[in-house]
Amino acid sequence: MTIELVDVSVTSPGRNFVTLKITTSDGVVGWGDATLNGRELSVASYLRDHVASTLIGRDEDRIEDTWQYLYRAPYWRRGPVTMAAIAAVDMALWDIKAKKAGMPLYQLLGGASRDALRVYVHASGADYASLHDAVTRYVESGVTAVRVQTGIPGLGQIYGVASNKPGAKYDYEPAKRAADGSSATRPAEEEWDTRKYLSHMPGVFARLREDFGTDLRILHDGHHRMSPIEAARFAKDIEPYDLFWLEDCTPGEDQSALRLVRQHSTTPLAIGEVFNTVYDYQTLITERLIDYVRSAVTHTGGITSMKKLLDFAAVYGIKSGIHGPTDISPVGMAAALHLGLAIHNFGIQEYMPHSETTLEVFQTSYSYERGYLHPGDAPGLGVELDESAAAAFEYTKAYLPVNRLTDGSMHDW
Ligand code: CS2
Ligand code: MG
Repeated sequence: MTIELVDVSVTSPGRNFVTLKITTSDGVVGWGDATLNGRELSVASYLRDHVASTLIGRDEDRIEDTWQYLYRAPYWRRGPVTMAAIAAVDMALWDIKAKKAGMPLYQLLGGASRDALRVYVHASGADYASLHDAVTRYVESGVTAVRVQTGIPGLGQIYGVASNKPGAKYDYEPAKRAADGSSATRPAEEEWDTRKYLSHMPGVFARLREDFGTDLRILHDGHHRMSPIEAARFAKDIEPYDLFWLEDCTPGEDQSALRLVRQHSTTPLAIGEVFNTVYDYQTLITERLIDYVRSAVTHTGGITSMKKLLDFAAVYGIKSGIHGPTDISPVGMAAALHLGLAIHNFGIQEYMPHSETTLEVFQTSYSYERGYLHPGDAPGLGVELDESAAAAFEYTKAYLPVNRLTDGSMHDW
């Protein structure tokens, strides 16, 4: 049997998603997530204009060879667009292989190493009172780990703080369309002041520990904004509050910067959602500068390369913390769950529930119950795209915000 059809769906049920569909000569369909938030059309074009024709006629079972072919064929290496495109092909081929075998994908990856995947959810609030309410709601629902993000006095809308508008039912969605819901033409601009942040946040964690005790696992996302020495100071200041992890404490391109943070603190560190190959982690892993690998399967070349990355991390005692916001589609989430169920060095799984609108288009088999997810036992990834439903949601361009410091200079968002 061979690959016969390769189609790319760009749809916007609540937010934008890019999904690859591969159909074999005997009609088996595999799905892959190719969503790159804010640059969706670049990946859709990479797949449609440069990859699709090269797949036709290939043996769909030769997953490793296809991965190596797609990684080497363009000559130009790595990058978020290339690796998201390769990821989508890889996920679809694993979906097909598991469907043909009549088993859920995790069985092909070595079977279950645990009963289910512990998740962390996003609790946020513009002020402490609303953050406290959000954490209380989650704790009462059985959640054991929460990521906390909160407003900073003196600053406006900042990363990670969900709208407090009445009826705002879902977590924070950073990519913004135009105010009238049409395609945006440029990013929104947010304001940032690291000193205000460094002064405010330790007190928030202190209050959370007073209010919720020591058992609750607390995570926090620094979202790339601190300099290495600021990150070192912050990680040291929050050490008494025993975070599960401090994420993206400083921009990760300079992997050696984490040495400075490690010298000053034992606060566990997570990094990598903007990384796309194992080479982005090589120093971080071999020098044990991080404790959790944050990449999404969708952004790191797929299941084939993500499994290799996590096996490499396991040698150094580093665990998974796979990226799972709503801008990873249900197909990409399912890939994370199958992988997370099978590997030994699973850490925790990020979980932002997709909206009902999104789930009208993606039929999922994974399930959530009181702080844990399971991929389900449907053959393959267990997610199918309803193409007619998807066609009703036209792509609408949305940009992630940019950040400026109070003096107007550009900063990391
Ligand atoms: C965040 C993401 O989930 C996280 O840890 O960093 O929500 C990130 O801001 C978005 O994925 C960007 O599209
Ligand atoms: Mg993050």
